[in-house]
Amino acid sequence: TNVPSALPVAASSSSPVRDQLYSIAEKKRSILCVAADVQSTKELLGIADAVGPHICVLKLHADIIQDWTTDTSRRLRELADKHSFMLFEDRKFADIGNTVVAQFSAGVHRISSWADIVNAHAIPGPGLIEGLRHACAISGRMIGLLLVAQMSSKGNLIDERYTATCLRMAREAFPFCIGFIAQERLDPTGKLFVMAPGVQLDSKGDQLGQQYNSPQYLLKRKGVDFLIVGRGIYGSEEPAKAAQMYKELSWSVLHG
Ligand code: UP6
Repeated sequence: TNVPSALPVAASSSSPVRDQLYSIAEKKRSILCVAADVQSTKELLGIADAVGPHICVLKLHADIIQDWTTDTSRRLRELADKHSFMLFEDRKFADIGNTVVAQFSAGVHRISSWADIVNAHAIPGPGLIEGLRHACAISGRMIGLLLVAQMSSKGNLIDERYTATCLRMAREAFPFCIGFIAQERLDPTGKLFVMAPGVQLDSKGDQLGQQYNSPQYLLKRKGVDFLIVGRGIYGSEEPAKAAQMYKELSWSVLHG
């Protein structure tokens, strides 16, 4: 199938977060997001600095960092500015609006004070999105939301109807909501983009249900816009080299 890239429609977007992402992607020739799922500040900052030149987004799970402090987020932001990439907290919010407001802005992690992109499950309904949007406005920062519309894990409970509802909810929430975590293109116009996890060249999956596809399959056959690679990069001998390889391969699949 011939699925067009979302890059050409970047100019027609009216979301500053989306615009910034596409401008970084084009400048660095990278549609790569690295998932830095390590457990200490030192490792997290080390990975961020090493892969920084090759990525448009660094995705993290702040709640798996054992020694997280405000200094961790401050230094992460410095690296994001140094290398020009965006910070994506993969929190997958999934509660009522009132609770997600607190989870987003308070606690140890104070996500709304440093993240550029966050994500959420759609299952609680539009109140969750309203809550996040509200907390975002209070923070005074520009943050983009991705809805988890599909998952990469085996046996997940998401069906086509749920995914279609996510698409409707995301359209209504644009420009705060700028896209999806999913496994295929959902918005034919590409305005709402897709970041796809479950990407690795040397593995088909893990022991706990993760399923991997190749960059070629996801970009060419499924029409996704950005790739998320975790263990395939931070788990390799030389993360910087692996990131460069995934960056160049995925860019050439789209533009070569
Ligand atoms: N992730 C998935 N699948 C989803 C949604 N999110 O794997 O459907 C996240 C995981 C992890 C990363 O939480 O941070 O993407 C994938 O990492 P991996 O490449 O090491 O498997």
